[in-house]
Amino acid sequence: MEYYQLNQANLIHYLQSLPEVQQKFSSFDHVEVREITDGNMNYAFIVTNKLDANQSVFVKQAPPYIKVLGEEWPLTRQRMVAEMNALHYQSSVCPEMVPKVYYQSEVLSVLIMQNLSNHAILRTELIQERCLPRLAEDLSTFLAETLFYSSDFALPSADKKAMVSKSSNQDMCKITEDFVFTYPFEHHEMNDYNPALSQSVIDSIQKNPNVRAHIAQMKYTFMNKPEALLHGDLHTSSVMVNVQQTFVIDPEFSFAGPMGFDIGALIANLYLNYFSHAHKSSAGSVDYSQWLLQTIDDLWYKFEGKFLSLWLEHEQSDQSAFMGKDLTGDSHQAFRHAFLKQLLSDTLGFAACEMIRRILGVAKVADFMQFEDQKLRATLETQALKMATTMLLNRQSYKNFDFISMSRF
Ligand code: SR1
Ligand code: MG
Repeated sequence: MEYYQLNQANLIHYLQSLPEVQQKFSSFDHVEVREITDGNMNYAFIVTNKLDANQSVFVKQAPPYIKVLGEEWPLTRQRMVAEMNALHYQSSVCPEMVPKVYYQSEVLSVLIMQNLSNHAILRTELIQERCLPRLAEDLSTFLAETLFYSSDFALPSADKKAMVSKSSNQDMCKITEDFVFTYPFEHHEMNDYNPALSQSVIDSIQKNPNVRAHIAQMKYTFMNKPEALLHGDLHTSSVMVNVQQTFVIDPEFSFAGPMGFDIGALIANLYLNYFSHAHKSSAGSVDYSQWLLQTIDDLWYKFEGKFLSLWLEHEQSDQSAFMGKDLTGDSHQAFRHAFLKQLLSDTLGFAACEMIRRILGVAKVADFMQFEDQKLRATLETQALKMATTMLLNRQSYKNFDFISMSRF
């Protein structure tokens, strides 16, 4: 079979031919297809039996090009293989937070999955100021478990190296290298600036050798630190939520990279959302902004605690794990402390890159784009850019996320 594009007209016929999908539907006579394509990369559909809403699947197809940029930006099918590999791994360590896969096809670059019909995209919920009491708890669990269990602290050396080679995802890594770490910082034709954003603010990043050097350090770290199997694009539209449950979706950028890249992406998008509320004066928005800051704080704090517990448990079960025997009793602790300090620094550096690229680069976020008033948007963008730059330049000196609550940007 050759690749062809699925659409409203041919999708039901395709699904009917798959035994794994036939099992999900008592009949296809009243099946409805809804295209929900959004985002930059893929086509997406929800298929539901109108007579029984529980009979429903989510279908995702990755075209052989970057959907948002068009066919002149070709991509191989490797990204769907990377996504399948990542979903398989993530559901092995954190099954309650990863949607179930019913069927996959490499030829058509298709995944047919659990339809999370009772969940909404996290970014949309945050824009609507919905409080999500489980968010920090669940996302810190996902990060700690997926990052720890694919690291050298959990895997035998040969297995870790096999994981790194198996998870190569070079097309998608190149997109990140270009669209996250390069174009937004060099006044590239792909960039998309708010016309109301002052040139001096843009220049304070693009024409600042110190900032450029720090961004280049983060890009180098991204390309040369295969610490764990990452989600690879963990922004707030890659998370689906309701008040009881959190799911992480869409790991098509997955590869073996620096742990701080996943944590930083999430935190950056929470901060961007924070700036979209913090200027409002209503009591509800003030409370919501505070909740967001507290959530970011909790996310790091809980992640650190859970990652350390997994590490300690592992060391107790295997006294010579990673470092070898601890002859003084303090060496493991000294290394754990140094490792987490560096991880916080990487997290802050990557969060800064993500915040800046969402403002100067082509891939925008609805948190800011919802504002039709370009001047207001520019004010918020300027605040976020200042905070990101401060965070980037001082990332080695922070011990936690308190600095943002203390500062005014
Ligand atoms: C050209 S668009 C690129 C971005 O879209 C994806 O969602 C990733 O975030 C990527 O950086
Ligand atoms: Mg995506």
